[in-house]
Amino acid sequence: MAELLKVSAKPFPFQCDKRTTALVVIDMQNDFISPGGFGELLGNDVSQTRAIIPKLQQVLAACRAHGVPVIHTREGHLPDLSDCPPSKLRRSQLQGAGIGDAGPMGRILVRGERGHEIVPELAPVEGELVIDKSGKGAFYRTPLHAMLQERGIASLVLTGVTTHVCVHTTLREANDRGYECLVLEDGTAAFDPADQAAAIRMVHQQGGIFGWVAWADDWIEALH
Ligand code: TIU
Repeated sequence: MAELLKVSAKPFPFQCDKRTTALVVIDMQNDFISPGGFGELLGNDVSQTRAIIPKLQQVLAACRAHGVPVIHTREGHLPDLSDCPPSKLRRSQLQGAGIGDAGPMGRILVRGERGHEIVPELAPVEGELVIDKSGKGAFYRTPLHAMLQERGIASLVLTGVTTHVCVHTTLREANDRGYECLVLEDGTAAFDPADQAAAIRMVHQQGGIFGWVAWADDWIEALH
């Protein structure tokens, strides 16, 4: 029996079956959230990305309480950087935040380092999937699609950072693979509010070209 949820959203209410919906929490790791991480070394202010932690704690608690599967992602590279495209490496070096270089949080954007860890407030609990990705999208060179298919997941609630970079890339990858996507406006953040506003608008314009946008509280309310 389907358990239909209806969420107040833009451009019109989002509907999904609770049993075939998963929450995706994208890259809430020190590298994008904490001072001394990759994001700050690139010249960004991390106060905007940090600010969504409390709302995401509420979203996580609600999803866990209502049996909605949670998937966390992290962006980072193998210690030998063999999965880092030379173009990405070069650009990071030009910005003075070379991937693999020593930084305040360990080697920049490398798996196993402090910068790569999910912030403790949003740490995964037992049974939750953690997808390590080398790209911006969570589907590129990861088992995510196969894992979702195996579990019969058809709809994704997308949260995390940054909205215009890794959330959007994942959203677009998910669209092309046939998933219905809901982006939580206050469950996502960019370093610059102008990028946040543009990225959110791009989701729901043209009648929901990539999907829907809702406030976290409206998603939580629909779960109850
Ligand atoms: N720089 C930036 O805005 N984001 C990234 O590099 N990765 C993610 O968005 N996770």
